[in-house]
Amino acid sequence: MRTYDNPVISGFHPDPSVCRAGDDYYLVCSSFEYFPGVPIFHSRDLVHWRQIGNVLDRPAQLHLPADVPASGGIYAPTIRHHDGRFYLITTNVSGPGTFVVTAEKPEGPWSDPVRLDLPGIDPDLAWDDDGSCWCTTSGTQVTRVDPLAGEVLDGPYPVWSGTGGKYPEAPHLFHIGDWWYLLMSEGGTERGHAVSIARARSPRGPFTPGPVNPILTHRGTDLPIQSTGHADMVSAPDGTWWMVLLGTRPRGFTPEFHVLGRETFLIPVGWEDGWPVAGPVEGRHEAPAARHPLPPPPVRDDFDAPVPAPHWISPRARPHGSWSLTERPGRLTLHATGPTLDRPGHTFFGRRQQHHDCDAAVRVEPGTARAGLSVRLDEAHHYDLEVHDGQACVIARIGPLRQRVAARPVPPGPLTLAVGIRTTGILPPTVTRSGHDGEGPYGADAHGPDTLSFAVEAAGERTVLAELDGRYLSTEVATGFTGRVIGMYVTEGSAAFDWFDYEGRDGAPAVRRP
Ligand code: 6LW
Repeated sequence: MRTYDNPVISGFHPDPSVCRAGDDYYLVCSSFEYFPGVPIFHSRDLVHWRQIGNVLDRPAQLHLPADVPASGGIYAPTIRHHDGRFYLITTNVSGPGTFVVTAEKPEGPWSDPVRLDLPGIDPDLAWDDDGSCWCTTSGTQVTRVDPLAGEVLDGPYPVWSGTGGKYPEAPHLFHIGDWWYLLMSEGGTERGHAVSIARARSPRGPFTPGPVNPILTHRGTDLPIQSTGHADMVSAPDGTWWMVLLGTRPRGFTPEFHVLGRETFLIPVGWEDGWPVAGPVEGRHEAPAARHPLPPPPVRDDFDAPVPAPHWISPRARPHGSWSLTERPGRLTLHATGPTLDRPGHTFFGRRQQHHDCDAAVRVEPGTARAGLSVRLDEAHHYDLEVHDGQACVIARIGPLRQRVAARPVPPGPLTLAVGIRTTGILPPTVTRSGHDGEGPYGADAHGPDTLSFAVEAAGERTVLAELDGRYLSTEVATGFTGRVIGMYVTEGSAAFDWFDYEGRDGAPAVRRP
């Protein structure tokens, strides 16, 4: 049996929405306060995905000023292919609200936004045979709209609020045969997350709930993948149906911590008596019929390309003049725009941490700048390895506290700054629930999901400066909808980065803290 491994898109890639055009699939995710926004992926088999761009890649499409809070900005998008054109609808909760962009080609360019004055979040688009377009939003409400003109034509009509779980959201409407199926999520995006289904003869209802709801939830289970919900569905050319959805992979001692944000998972969908059945979401499933593997992504970005690769993101904005790939060819030059990572408005180029165990490193020519490598969840939760004035130091910012935890002199000239992230070894649950002797999980060191080890390499010598507990860079501590991002920054002057390496090492032996 051919299999695939979940998640199919790891790291902070939540709220997946998927569509098919011929044999090609396209998938988009939420991006919150990061620019560019809405990463878009392509696949030929639903399993192997390559990022082909970002839907909102121009400031005219996405303006995220400094007062946009962490986890504000762009919420869940829906992507659809209709009448030869790609449609994407999403909500900027910190600005214009719900809007539509369209494109001839999924890699772009995508149009400027067309606003739709609708309540709620998580908008979906579906078309009737007569060309009517129905937008479904959280709640759940259905409205007839003209998505190209940005006109609300009819509604909103409340249709179905699920089975009673909190936050009925993530609706998607599917016209299959004579039925309109309403797939939605409820229970909140945390451990109680669930997916439910109802159907009607018309988009306006009345909707009848499925015989077994929720059709999918991992609440109250000890399955390693948790918080499963916010699902979308797509049919393959062979008639099979598939669901993409978000989930988390928490680790460590209770309440367990997830650090990669909400990730994208894939599961098969069966049909019983006209209703979809799905789940549970396992780490491994039988693969779809099509098979189109991709080469592994390169470890190194040596900044030789004229434009940044699409996985590079910056909190809120990437102002013109704050970065350059041409100023010193083969290097990414960053210019400070703000004095601290502790507040919005700084220069930062990062990528999502996509593996529990991974190594990242950067070669920097700091000159007189203050520059570094940071692992961040938001302005109040980040660990930084920083170089300035002949010193390398590690700074931990955790909530309202900021601490310089280590420092050492470094010679002038280029340096390598590195972070290694490893799962922390914890004692097995039988021991964790009974042991109180200061060893194991009740002791000081074994609670966290992982350990981040920061090292500097200069003149061929590598020194570990600090090893920090990863729980403080987890969603359970920081709160919010995003996940860890690892990146380069400059908060004073200008610095050139020669290359950036990122390598996943899942399955590496766990770190046992001393
Ligand atoms: C999103 C909502 C949700 O809009 O979380 O898990 C919100 N589901 O549907 C933010 O991602």
